[in-house]
Amino acid sequence: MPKQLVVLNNPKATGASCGTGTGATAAGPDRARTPRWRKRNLRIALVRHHDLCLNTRQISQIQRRAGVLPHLGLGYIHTALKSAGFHNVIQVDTPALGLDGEGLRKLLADFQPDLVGVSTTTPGLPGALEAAAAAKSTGAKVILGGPHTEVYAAENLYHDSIDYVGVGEGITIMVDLAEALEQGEDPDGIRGLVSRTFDGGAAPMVNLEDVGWPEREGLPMDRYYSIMAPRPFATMISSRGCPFKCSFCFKQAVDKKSMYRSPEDVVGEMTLLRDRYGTREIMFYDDVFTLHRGRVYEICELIRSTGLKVRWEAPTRVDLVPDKLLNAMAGAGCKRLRFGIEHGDSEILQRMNKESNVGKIEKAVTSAFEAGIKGFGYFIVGWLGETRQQLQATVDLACRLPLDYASFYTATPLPGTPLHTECVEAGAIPADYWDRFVRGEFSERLNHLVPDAEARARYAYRSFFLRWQMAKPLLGHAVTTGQWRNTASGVISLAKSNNNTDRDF
Ligand code: B12
Ligand code: SF4
Repeated sequence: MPKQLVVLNNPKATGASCGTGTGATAAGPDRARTPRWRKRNLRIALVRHHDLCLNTRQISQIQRRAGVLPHLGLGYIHTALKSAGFHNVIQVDTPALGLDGEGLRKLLADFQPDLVGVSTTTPGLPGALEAAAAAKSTGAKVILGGPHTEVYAAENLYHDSIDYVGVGEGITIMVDLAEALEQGEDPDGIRGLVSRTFDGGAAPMVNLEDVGWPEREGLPMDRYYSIMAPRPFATMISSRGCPFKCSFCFKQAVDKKSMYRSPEDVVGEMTLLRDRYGTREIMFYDDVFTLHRGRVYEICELIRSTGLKVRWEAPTRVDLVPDKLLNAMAGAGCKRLRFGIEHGDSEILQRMNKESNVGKIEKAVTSAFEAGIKGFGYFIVGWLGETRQQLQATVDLACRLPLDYASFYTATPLPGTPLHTECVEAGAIPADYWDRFVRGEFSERLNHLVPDAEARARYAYRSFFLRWQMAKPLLGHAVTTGQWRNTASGVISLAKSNNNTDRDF
């Protein structure tokens, strides 16, 4: 049961600016802010501990080899805290450091934090709870944040190890919370902060350009890798938000607006990555990189005019890549586009509300290939009511497109999405599964929408990767990335994976 905190005498004043220089505002008490130049002593740890991911949409053969990617959200929070004068801050990325729960506990016990911020997705919550318990054992205050809390907020306070939940922009919430704790004030009243005695709603989105670039110093940069990229590699985000409404996607459940960084700011960070870390490839985490076409042209032009030599890749939709744009991106170092293709059956594409069709998909991926940009296809298998023929349509489409990589996720109804509502209404999943999951009852995975979804995913992977046509791209890929062992073991493990089920759909 949640602990009840004593309600302090909280003035609940409104609208005080936090004065952090991050563009942040707090709806919190009208605090006398410490001047920015004064060093603050609060010790803060920002943690990502996501190994225990239940309900992943990826089959294990692939999940294990996909790579370890830097967490940008915590990097941005770190930068904002530094700008606000908090310098005793560490980021702890346990998948990169190779730490288990006990390793994390020891690291935190050594650091003796006053405040620990733990980031989580919904499927990653088991790992986050383990991190919160490790943090609590050191006596620190613990706050949970990340995409998960945008749907489930107060419910997380069921766990004694969590003192606060941050909803929305952690950049502002963490600075406000750190300032309140530093000054011995009651944090209740901070916008976006939820405690056992206060609900501060959601902290609104800020333009990342106003925050500065994500802090990477102290991170084990040499430990990060993606199976698709040569090392050293890094990640960036140049825009946030998406106006589309794909029914499985969590973004449309929470996104209220878009945010774009200027081309100068984006290319500036790319240059820093190349110069400081020797980065050879940058992976963009945007929702849809080419949403604002004019801005992408400007980014490409700036890359070319500054002579920046770095490979990059980005996610997009098939309806947002005209030929001219593809040529501009190819000329500016874009090596791969990750397309949200999702399915090969037009009825399922419609039910996904994808606003695309097979013709548009073929045109976009082929045009990219002709422009010299490789294609990565995201597909979803095991959709509610998916027939064997519909699955085969996806596999056939994936195999005839000029893609050099593909991922086949199993359909997973994340909370807050239209897919979730549809599945509950169809009786395919229990209505209260995620509520129980958040309370810690996660001994079993959420039902797949078709019982043999994992076998379907394996079938799709095997059909796609175990083809002679893939020998050349995979070999070329291993040469460019140097990831011979990872690539070979992925293929071998797929080849060995149980094929009997392929006929059982
Ligand atoms: C990159 C990415 C990944 C990378 C993760 C790399 C990494 N280390 O972060 C990879 C490919 C590994 C990945 C995997 C998965 N992902 Co993912 N991923 C993304 C993506 C595209 C970008 C994340 C990002 O960097 N955003 C930019 C930064 C600035 O924002 P942010 O991280 O959200 O942080 C801000 C706030 O969330 C908040 N915040 C974050 N942490 C904290 C902590 C505290 C204490 C506080 C107060 C606030 C706070 O403040 C930050 C800035 O103000 C998002 C979609 C998106 N555009 O956000 C999906 C997304 C986060 N992923 C999602 C999912 C479902 C998954 C998987 C489950 C998919 C799968 N394979 O099965 C796994 C789960 C991984 C796990 N173990 O948890 C969902 C999460 C939905 C949900 N309900 O939680 C998203 C939103 C995609 C979607 N549209 O549905 N993912
Ligand atoms: S899947 Fe991509 S295009 Fe669709 S809503 Fe999500 S971010 Fe937007």
